[in-house]
Amino acid sequence: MASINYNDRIPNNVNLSSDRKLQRALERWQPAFLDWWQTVGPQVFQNNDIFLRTAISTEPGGWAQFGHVKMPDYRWGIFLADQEEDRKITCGDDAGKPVWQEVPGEYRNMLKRIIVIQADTEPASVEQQRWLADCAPSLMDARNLFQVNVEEGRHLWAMVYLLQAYFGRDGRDEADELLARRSGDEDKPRILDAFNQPCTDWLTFFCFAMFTDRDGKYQLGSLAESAFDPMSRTCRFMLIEEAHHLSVGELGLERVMRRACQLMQKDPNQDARALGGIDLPTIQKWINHWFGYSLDLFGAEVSTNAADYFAAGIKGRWRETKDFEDHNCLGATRAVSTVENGKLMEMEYALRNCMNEELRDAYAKDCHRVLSRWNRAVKDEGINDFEFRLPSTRFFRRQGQYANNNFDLDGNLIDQATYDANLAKWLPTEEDRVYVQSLMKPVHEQGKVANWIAAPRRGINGKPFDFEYVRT
Ligand code: BYC
Ligand code: FE
Ligand code: FE
Repeated sequence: MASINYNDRIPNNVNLSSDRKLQRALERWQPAFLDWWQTVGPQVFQNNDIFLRTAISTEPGGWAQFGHVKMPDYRWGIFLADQEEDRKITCGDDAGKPVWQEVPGEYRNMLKRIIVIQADTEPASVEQQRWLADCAPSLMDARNLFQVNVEEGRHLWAMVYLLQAYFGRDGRDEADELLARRSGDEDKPRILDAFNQPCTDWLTFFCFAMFTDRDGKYQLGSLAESAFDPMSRTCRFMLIEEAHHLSVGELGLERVMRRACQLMQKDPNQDARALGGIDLPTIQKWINHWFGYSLDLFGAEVSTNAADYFAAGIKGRWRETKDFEDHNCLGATRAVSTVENGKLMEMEYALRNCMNEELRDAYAKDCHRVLSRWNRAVKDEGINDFEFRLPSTRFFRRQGQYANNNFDLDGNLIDQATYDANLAKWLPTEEDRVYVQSLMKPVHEQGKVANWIAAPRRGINGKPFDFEYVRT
């Protein structure tokens, strides 16, 4: 079951050849996908050999194989984690009952909406990043970017499989729409905000992989708890791939930080910019921006949608099965800071309505863990008077109940004038962006790295940094 059939035109472990109608539908979608990839996928090194991993089994150990491949020849396929015997619904009104192998009529629209939103983010991110390799700080970084891109492409396949296999004609139409929307397009934008933002510099890319892909980790984790078993199995496998995306972001940012520290110590005024680096306060501003944008992706703090998903068993909390005892939550409440009559106060809400907030909390905690690692790296480089910090989850929000007010980095309610007066200190200014963009010059020579970022400490799959990750 776990091994993947690579003889089919679409590699899969779902026995696709036994369902002719589905196979034909997916084979019709495949050329459209490839056409999309060529048009708005990676535009640099498009037909070069890249050292990439490809999924060859869904076993946790040894699931991937590394080798040089041209991206358009990547074997995108449909891989679900193995079916668990007797799996039970993990949360909501029907917790403990058997999971669904088909879509129940009453939940069809809900499920379709979630799958479409999840699916939409995958191609969106590839579109956002399509020119980045043009200014890659090293060939290994370009390779990491492409690895993320091909896997986001595969995540699109994962969701399109669900749409085409379980949602009939509607599902096929949605699959076509997924290739028609475009990140940042005025008429046909991608669904969620963060996926319409430009990504033209690597500081943004690393922040995106660190913070926005991490929303992916938490959303997929909550969908892995789903009563709709095929979705749960799909998400469980996607999570294995996701770990690499997060490490690209985390380690990428750490390298920019280390380099800044090194340059500070070489400059008489401790000014990393004077020596062509990205100074620590500028990195902090990018973090503030992308943490905020990514927090928005969890939806409103108090949400009837979220309550409905949880009640239906469609979305659970992070590690719902493992970390919680009460999987029903009816009657339970939790406090959420809310602005009432111009004051910020704690208000109690039904816990089921706060499931977005529960997931956001788990996410923020994970981000804090990484922050501590970065701060250790900064100290390790000999800088003792700077610490990175994460802003309050109320800062710089454009979705949810904090979107209509202004908050400072600590989450205090402030007036517009105070906010405006501090903006340039808290978030990237036009000048910061111009500066960071000015550093984005390609380093496409094997074993070389741009001046503004430290070389990675480790290569990929045991290879050294100066390995031929991209054959130029
Ligand atoms: N931007 O009741 P609410 C990934 C809309 S990332 C724009 O709070 P709910 C990846 C919302 O749609 C993971 N609109 O909604 C990462 C709703 O609109 P309608 C992606 C937003 O449903 C990197 C209205 O506001 N997966 O995989 O409780 C690279 C009211 O909102 C936004 C998922 O998100 C926003 N940020 O929560 C590649 C999982 N936020 O319908 C890949 C599936 C909210 O009233 N999605 N709105 O017009 C969901 O579970 C939920 O739909 C959401 C929103 C968490 C997104
Ligand atoms: Fe993804
Ligand atoms: Fe990802």
